[in-house]
Amino acid sequence: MRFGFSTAGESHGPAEVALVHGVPAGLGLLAEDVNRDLARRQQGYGRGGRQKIERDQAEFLGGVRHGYTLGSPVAMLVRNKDYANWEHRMSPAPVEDPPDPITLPRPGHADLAGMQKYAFDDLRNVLERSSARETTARVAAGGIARKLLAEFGVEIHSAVYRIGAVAYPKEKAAENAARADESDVRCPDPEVTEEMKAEIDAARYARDALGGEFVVVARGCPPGLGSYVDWRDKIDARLAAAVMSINAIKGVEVGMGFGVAAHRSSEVQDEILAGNGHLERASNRLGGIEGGMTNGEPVLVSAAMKPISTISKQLRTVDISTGDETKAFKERADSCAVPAAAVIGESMVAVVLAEAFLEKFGADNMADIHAAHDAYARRLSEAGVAAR
Ligand code: EPS
Repeated sequence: MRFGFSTAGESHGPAEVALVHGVPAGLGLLAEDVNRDLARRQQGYGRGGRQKIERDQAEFLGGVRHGYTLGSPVAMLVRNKDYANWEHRMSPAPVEDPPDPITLPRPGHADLAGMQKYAFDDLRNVLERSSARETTARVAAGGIARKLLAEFGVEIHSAVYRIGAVAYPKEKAAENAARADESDVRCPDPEVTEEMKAEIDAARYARDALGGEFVVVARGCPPGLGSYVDWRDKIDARLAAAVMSINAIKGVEVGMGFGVAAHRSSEVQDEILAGNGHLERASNRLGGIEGGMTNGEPVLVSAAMKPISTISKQLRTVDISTGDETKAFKERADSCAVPAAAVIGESMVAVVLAEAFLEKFGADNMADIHAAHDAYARRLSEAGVAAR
């Protein structure tokens, strides 16, 4: 089966679950490989009270033995500690005195369309699953993809280059993304970090929330992941879909992205130069992807996140139980989750690249994949067309 994953779990239910299929046999995998990213996802200035409750840790339930994958699906469980406070409201079994339904949909959230689509009169049935808590399971799955890619020298980082009105150059953010973990907002510049934090404080003080932009950088990808042959195989299309699927993302760009439209061709393409025993590029404006395939340059995918829709400055809505105009309900929430979204972006990029990697080099066991990868590198090198 192709590499990929499904998730299950409600935000205040017992646990988040990831089922990762298509993982080759023989990949070294420990809980800490996954837990490192789970902890990074929980960080970021502007998070609400929930992250003080949770200490996300993955438990392997299947697919791993004595530290190595078996080729069978890898099942992971991350418990929601907050469930202890929600047992009655979120009990899988029927309860005698059910809680009052929530009937005031938040503009911008899945509440209204979700209730219309699934015939609910209690919005909690929608918001529990549409909550970004689900991204815990995505990051657990991404941890396996990263571990696989790391064996072949692929490293993935991310950086935030905008929070509200405070911006930092995207190119510099991409270049210095490996240092972003040092910043509370994942911006590699200490001064801009402080400005971004002040921007978040100001929004929170105004009972509002902020969005922003982040870039994910994948270095070390071999050329030829994805394909130009069929639209479904194009790696940029697959990356865009995966990153767009992250909660609250409203735009995805590759390389210069929308910026390409304002320039002449000679200002957009990346010229090919003869390096020493390999080919080099004069620039990386197209974000490491040409014709739906990686070209060996760093893959650069960036995204814009809208401000969180759960805000205490309540917006107008209609009470679906009465039809009367009123104000949307408010719950404890984050005031900015862009730094967390960047880590989730890394995970989604890792999953797509791992899937394409295994399409190219086989997927049964690590020894065969290494052999195919080495043979490809050798062929490119002998033909004088290896990437840097
Ligand atoms: C979320 C609301 C908040 C966030 C949550 C996403 O949770 P709660 O309603 O429990 O305060 O903290 O994100 C997470 C729990 C997480 O782990 O990322 C929402 O409505 O989307």
